[in-house]
Amino acid sequence: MLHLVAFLLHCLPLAMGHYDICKSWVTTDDGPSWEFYACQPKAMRMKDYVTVRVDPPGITCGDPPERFCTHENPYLCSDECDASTPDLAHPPKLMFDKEDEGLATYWQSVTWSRYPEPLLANITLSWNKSIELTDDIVVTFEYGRPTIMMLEKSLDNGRTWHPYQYYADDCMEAFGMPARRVRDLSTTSANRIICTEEYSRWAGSKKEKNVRLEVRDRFAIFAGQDFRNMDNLYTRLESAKGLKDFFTVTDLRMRLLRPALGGTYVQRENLYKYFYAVSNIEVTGRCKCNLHANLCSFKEGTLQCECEHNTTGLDCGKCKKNFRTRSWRAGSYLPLPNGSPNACAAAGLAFGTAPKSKPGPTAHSAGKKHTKKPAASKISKLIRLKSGSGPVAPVETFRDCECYGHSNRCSYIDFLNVVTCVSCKHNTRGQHCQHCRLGFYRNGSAELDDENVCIECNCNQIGSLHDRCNETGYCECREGAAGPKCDDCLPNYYWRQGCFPNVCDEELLICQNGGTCYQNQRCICPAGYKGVLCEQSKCDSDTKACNSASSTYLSLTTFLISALILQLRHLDF
Ligand SMILES: *[C@@H]1O[C@H](CO)[C@@H](O)[C@H](O)[C@H]1NC(C)=O
Ligand SMILES: *[C@@H]1O[C@H](CO)[C@@H](O)[C@H](O)[C@H]1NC(C)=O
Ligand SMILES: *[C@@H]1O[C@H](CO)[C@@H](O)[C@H](O)[C@H]1NC(C)=O
Ligand SMILES: *[C@@H]1O[C@H](CO)[C@@H](O)[C@H](O)[C@H]1NC(C)=O
Ligand SMILES: *[C@@H]1O[C@H](CO)[C@@H](O)[C@H](O)[C@H]1NC(C)=O
Ligand SMILES: [Ca+2]
Repeated sequence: MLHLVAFLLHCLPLAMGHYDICKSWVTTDDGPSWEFYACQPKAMRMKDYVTVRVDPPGITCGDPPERFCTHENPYLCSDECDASTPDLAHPPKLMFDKEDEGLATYWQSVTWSRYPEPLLANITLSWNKSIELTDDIVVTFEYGRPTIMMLEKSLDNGRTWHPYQYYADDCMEAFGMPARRVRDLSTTSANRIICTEEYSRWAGSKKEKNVRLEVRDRFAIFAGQDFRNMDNLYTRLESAKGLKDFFTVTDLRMRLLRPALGGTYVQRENLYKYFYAVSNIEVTGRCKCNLHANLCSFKEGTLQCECEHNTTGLDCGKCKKNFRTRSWRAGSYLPLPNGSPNACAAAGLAFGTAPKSKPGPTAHSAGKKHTKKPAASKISKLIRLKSGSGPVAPVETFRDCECYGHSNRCSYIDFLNVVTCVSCKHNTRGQHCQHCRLGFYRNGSAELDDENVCIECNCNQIGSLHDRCNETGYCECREGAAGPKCDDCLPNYYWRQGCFPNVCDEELLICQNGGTCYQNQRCICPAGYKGVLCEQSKCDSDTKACNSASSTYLSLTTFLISALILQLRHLDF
């Protein structure tokens, strides 16, 4: 087994010779100097660096001890799972251990004693690092493969999850999807999410144990079955949208949805033979270092790229301090065979000329209107011209395209003789993406090239005049509103879809004649009194009402009417 794995690792398509050095010391006619290349780490057995989590709690068998049997031997239920006895325990770590030849060690779930309630289990693998798959994911099941499961992946350390592949003995029934095979995908559908029936049908539990995510078959769509045309694969990985990301993950999750059934229906009288048992999860891949490193090391429990090309970060995803003259770019597999390093450059080195008009130190929110507007409209015209003319020409990349990493594209505006960034991301704007978009403000603790540099103002829609804010995130409030986001009221105002001046309170606007102040909105007057502060006796103005025996009825009516008027007043807003 180990030999096989070593052998596989050796002839993995993407592990071959290519892109394995980042720089070399070369001597030319002008003397010796460094030459730089796109580079990537070797493929590794990623199960050695993973952390695993099995859900729900209590799904692992053995606590309390439990008997089980197999589909082959359904009436001999003498096997036992006991978490407190090492020889009989089946903890999650046995999915990642090194096995002696012939002796499978495996994680095992509880049996399906709660049938017909589904037997569900999640196995979540996390690396805390983006990795690029270079070979099939192979999950080995002892005692039969699940009849329904799915594989999910995350690209952001488990914050969001996306389906990766669906598996069922009947895809239509389980997921409402037609069954597909990766071998039948084409160059345009190489990153399609499919449901496959190849790994879920009953074939005897000792015969077919593996469930795969077919990475090699997807590579073969471009490189050919014998992987002879690797150039084509590298070219496609660089140019086809979403293709590289398809093979990139930070986490994987197997959702086991229905166990092996032994090729028939569930037999209620013997539920001891239904469970999941996984002996191995092989994940082969390399650290994603954006083609800026050929080494990846395991430090403090986390994989980290050893970044070259003056880049830094877990994935070499940004330029080192003092090397931010140009915006960061990933290295590229192209042009073949050595690719482009796209190294970060220090100020004053390499790309001499700074743009003529330097970004001013002025506030982002004020004072720009007159000078910037004409330029901005010219820019958009230019872009429209470019994108309108036939096949969309990529906006050229200029050598002094300085966008603090918020864009990789610049445009040259002829008559202004200015190079300006195009499509600034991360809510930035400006010639160098150095300002925040309206409705955002500068994050004081983030550097200009940080993705989090602009924070949304988040002004309360009702309390504020508009959705812009000043440099410290303060919004401009309507009358009576207060607080950084204008979601509070000033003293002597009350909130009711906006701030309104108090009608009554405990200090100055006190309800008279025993009236009580209701939520600062109105006085509730005792019978016989009226007015905003119950200051008027009804007898003063309306003797009839005063003398009437049913004055309480009337005062109730007036109260309802005044409440109605109060409501109507608010509807004006
Ligand atoms: C498995 O994970 C999914 C999300 O990916 C979640 O919706 C589901 O409840 C989990 N199932 C169990 C048994 O924890
Ligand atoms: C993930 O990696 C980051 C960066 O190295 C580290 O700070 C963090 O502690 C790691 N988290 C876990 C859960 O290992
Ligand atoms: C990185 O910076 C150093 C100077 O600190 C320089 O010698 C080296 O050539 C740079 N590397 C690249 C790839 O630009
Ligand atoms: C400000 O930037 C820092 C550094 O990147 C980041 O940790 C923090 O979350 C940002 N603050 C907000 C409110 O986004
Ligand atoms: C932003 O507005 C708040 C409230 O008006 C004020 O206290 C703060 O000084 C302002 N900050 C700046 C940088 O103008
Ligand atoms: Ca094992």
